[in-house]
Amino acid sequence: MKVAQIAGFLGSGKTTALMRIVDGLVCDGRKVAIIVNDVGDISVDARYIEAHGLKAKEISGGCICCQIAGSFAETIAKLYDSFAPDIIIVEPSGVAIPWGLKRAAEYAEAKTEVVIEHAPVITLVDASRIDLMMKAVKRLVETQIREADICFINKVDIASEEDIAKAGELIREMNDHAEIHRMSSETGEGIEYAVKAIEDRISPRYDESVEIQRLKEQYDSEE
Ligand SMILES: Nc1nc2c(ncn2[C@@H]2O[C@H](COP(=O)(O)OP(=O)(O)O)[C@@H](O)[C@H]2O)c(=O)[nH]1
Ligand SMILES: [Mg+2]
Repeated sequence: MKVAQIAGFLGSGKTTALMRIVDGLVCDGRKVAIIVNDVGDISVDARYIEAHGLKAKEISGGCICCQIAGSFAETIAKLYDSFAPDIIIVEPSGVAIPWGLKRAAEYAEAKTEVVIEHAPVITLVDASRIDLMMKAVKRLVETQIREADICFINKVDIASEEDIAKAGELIREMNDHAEIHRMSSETGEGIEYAVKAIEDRISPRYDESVEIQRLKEQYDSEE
């Protein structure tokens, strides 16, 4: 079973993009479940989702990549046993760390027979607030960008070309390997690309040695 995460800071457009991506996955015939770990005000509408034959679970009370990783794993295991989706798409809270979420998802393997695969880690970067992001929450946004396989510069429908270019440069400085694309849930740009990436591609499993190396590089660069 594949787990796909859409990372990004609060307000970067995760819920909006997630709903459009889910539509695309369902159109392609995939059985999808959604897990939201949200602290924001706009949450997915569980009734809307279930009316479309999907399953949605909301988890609150802490971050699913660390504080409540156990209940996240439990939720994945239960979804697998009761619904057996092809893909679980996860909206982490804006403070989650992608590698931590992978590790937490893999805990589900200890709770049931499931084998977890990861879709590419998608991180949304809000081009319309890029200056604010880099001032106020740089460290957090940086972690989400550094650990992404695919970064989408989001809300390109309302951002200036200058800010879009700036977002692209910042992403490249923080992550030299991620793909960088444009996205707008308003116009639909980038959505199909995200759908196909989730369907067709796999991201590595959690690997402690990689995480230790990343932390080391981070601390060395801060000295
Ligand atoms: N113009 C524009 N607004 C967007 C786009 N995606 C999201 N938004 C708006 O940005 C705000 C935050 O979006 P939301 O999906 O709740 O972000 P989340 O906190 O990351 O889940 C909402 O008011 C959305 O309507 C987009 O592609 N273009
Ligand atoms: Mg949200």
